[in-house]
Parts: sequence; structure tokens; C-alpha cells
Amino acid sequence: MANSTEVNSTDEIRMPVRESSRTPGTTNRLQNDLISDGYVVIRDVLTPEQVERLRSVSKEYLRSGGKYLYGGKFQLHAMYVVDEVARFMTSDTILNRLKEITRPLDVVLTGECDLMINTTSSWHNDIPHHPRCADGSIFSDENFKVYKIAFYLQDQDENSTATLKVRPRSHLKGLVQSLPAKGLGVRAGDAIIFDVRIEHAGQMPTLLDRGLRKFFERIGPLLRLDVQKTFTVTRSIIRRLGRTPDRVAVFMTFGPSDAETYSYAEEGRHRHPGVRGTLSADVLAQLAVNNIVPPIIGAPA
Ligand SMILES: O=C(O)CCC(=O)C(=O)O
Repeated sequence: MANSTEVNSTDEIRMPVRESSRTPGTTNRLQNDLISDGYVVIRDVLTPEQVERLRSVSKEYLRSGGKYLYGGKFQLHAMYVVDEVARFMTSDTILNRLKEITRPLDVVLTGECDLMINTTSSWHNDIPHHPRCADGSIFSDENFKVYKIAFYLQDQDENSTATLKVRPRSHLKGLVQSLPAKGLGVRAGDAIIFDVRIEHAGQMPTLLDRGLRKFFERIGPLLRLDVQKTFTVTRSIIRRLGRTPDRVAVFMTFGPSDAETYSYAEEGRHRHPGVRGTLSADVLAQLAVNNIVPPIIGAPA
């Protein structure tokens, strides 16, 4: 059912919908869909002006900042380096949605917050290093509720090669290539929230991308080229010649304040021990008002 036109039941949720389930012990529709399918799309979270601003801040930063990677550029833990991204990702608009998902528990931000432009990505999940991935126990753990919120800052049709693809329900099964894939059609301003265990893929590398990367990997060391940079620059020339618009996105990982989220974040912290960041006083104040401790990954060891 690749690129199915079937719609996940929450695909049509529009802002500002407040489906609070204030009764303890009950779950709301966002929570139910995430638990069963492993992803939801929430429409119109951002205004066109917010999309425009976030896109321009991200592009401006990535012009000189970030790392050449996967055929594009990438900034890990972006909220520590771009204050406007931190402000944006911790705004009431976004935190209120996250609270709906983590309630009745508080929101925990793990500190993972990626900014990217024109990167490629094949099928994967975001927990390959988690100790409980090896024996598969993480996939049957119904208490594991760690999610990523993704903003793609351009329209991405469900059949476009650029759009995020998921294998619904694979978050409960592990890497299962036999499950049908679904392209998530979004408009700039929509949010996609997905379980970090779900199998997903972004803009897949084309045959040309694969060929170029192999070629640069072979000749790079001989010519003392930075392979990743050369690959990215070549792709960007090809994109420009083909008038392909930039593909820009921002991601942030979060979960409820429980043992599973803390353990996921700790594992990330060990993998990125060098990441030490500061958040502005305004961002820290906004987190405090919302009962959110500063993200674990950026905290001093
Ligand atoms: O480039 C994309 O859309 C995929 C992003 C992704 O795989 C991730 O954030 O884990």
C-alpha cells in the first residue's frame, strides 16, 4: 500500500483543536493514534509567516554552519546553537501539542533537535544504538513513548520522493521491510509526530546520488577532498541546475517524564558526550513555566 491515499484518522486534525482528556486513566486521540500507528500528522500548526521565518533562519544558519552530511547539511542539537530555533521549538504553540501527547505526565525534551537541508535518508529507525533494540524488547514495551516532532518547511505531496515515508505499526515490530510504506503528504506548517522506533525514510538517495557518493569516496582520499562536502556541493549544483527547491526540516525529540524517556535520553547523552550547550535565559524561563527541565543532552555532565 505504498503511498496509499488512505488517511490516518488524525490526518485531518486541524489547529486549534483541543481534545483534552482530562480524566485520569483515559487517552486522547493523538495518544491513541501514536500508540497504534506510530505516527500522526497535525495540520496547520504553524502560520505561513512562522514557516517563512523558520525556513529563512534555518537556511541562513546552514549556509555557513552545520556539518556536510548525507548529501546535504545537518546540525545536531540545533536548539543549543540557534536561539531562534530553541525559542520556536519551545513556544506555547508547540509545547501545548507536546503536552497533549505526554499527559498526564510532564513533557521531557531529550535535547535531540536536528536541523537539516537537502539530506538524503534511507529506511531506518532512530533507536539502533539503544541497548534494548538488540533483543527486540523495546518494540513490545507499551510504556515506551518517545517521539519526534518534525516540521518540513515546504509542501511535500504524499507521492513526492521528498516526503517522509513510514511503515505504520513497525514501531511495535522492529525493522520489518514487508510492512507497507506510506508517504505522509504535508503542507508547510503541518507537524508530523512519529515514534522513534518506527521505520521511516526521508528523501531517498537516487542512483545518481549513490554513484556520486561512491565515486567521491574512491577519489576523495587520493585528491585530499572532503568527501562529504564535495558530495553535498555537487548535489547542490545538480539541484540548482534542475531548479529543485531546497528541502528544509527541523526535528525535536520528546517524551513523557518517565523512566523510558530518561533512559533513551541518557543513552543519547553517552553517544554525544561532547555536546554541552546553553539555552538563553528566555528559553530556560519558558521551560520552567511549563514544568520542563532543561534538556538532558545539553546539561553539564
Ligand atoms: O530526512 C528526513 O526526512 C528523515 C529524517 C529522519 O530520518 C529522522 O529525523 O530520523
